[in-house]
Amino acid sequence: MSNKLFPDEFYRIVEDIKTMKIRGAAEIAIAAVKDLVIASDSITTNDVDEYFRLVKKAAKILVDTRPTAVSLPNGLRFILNRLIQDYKRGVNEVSSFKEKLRSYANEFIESAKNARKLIGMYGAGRIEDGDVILTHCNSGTALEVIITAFRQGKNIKVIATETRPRYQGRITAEVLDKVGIETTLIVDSAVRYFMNKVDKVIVGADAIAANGAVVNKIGTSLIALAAHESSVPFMVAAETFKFSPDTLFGRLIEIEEREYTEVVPKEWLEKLKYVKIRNPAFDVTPPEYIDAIITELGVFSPAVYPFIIRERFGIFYMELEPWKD
Ligand code: RI2
Repeated sequence: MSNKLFPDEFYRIVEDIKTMKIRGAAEIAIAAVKDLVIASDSITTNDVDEYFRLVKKAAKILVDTRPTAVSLPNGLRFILNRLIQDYKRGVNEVSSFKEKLRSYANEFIESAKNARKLIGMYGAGRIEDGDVILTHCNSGTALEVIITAFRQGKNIKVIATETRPRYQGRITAEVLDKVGIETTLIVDSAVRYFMNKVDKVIVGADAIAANGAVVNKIGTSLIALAAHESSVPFMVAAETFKFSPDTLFGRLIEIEEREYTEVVPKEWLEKLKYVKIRNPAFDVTPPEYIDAIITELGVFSPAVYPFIIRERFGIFYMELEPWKD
């Protein structure tokens, strides 16, 4: 008999997040939240404590898929913290918790979709007719800004980095091509060569720290340096659920390091004796190099960003690891 606690579909989504079949910080948060619903709906016990134990277990499996994009744990926190409040208020039926979990999940997904639209609108305000915009990797949120500006009738062009080792820049180029935006795909190391042709840089984020530093796809900080050198505005488009509450308590954001086989073929490395490969998926761009963080609450400098978040969400009172027993 299988010792799996949840349906195969649950584990398939977990695997798809790990292997990056489902990727992008917002997308993995939405997928994880939907997967928590699958797990919750499959639980057959009528015992509330046992139900909570299993839901937390499912959340923990999801949290462990990818360590850096804080959107994923934040999506699960959004749901679990509300359920814990309901429990404290005296809700005591598994069926009620299942229903509530479903409705909190929908609330999170809806608010994520709305946030992206608002970011598109606010960000587009920063783009002018004739701008050449450089973007890195494939950020749905950064693309929302670019595409909204284009649909407002602004004649813009994009330079997209290919984004080694997984070439997410190609996805960006494909999306822009469909929309009809003239796009030039370049190798990552050509960024500085082209910077004098760029009016603005717009990237996404996987996590934003309490000091306003942005964690995004590896290479982002080098692009920020090159932009800074040429006085090109560097902007980050990110929903507020990419803020890392852990960083308020002194914890650092873990940088995911992925398999070396994403960089070189196994057979190539096996022939070499003294060579190793490192493959960090993200890097940290310090706040000094960031001109604006575009969120659904407005456009802020990295210096005020954490205050806005705290004022809006009262994040100090949030349980950081609600999936713990
Ligand atoms: P949206 C991606 O990470 C990229 O780093 C991208 O900039 C970021 O998530 C935000 O993406 P990965 O999943 O949420 O490719 O804006 O490692 O789509």
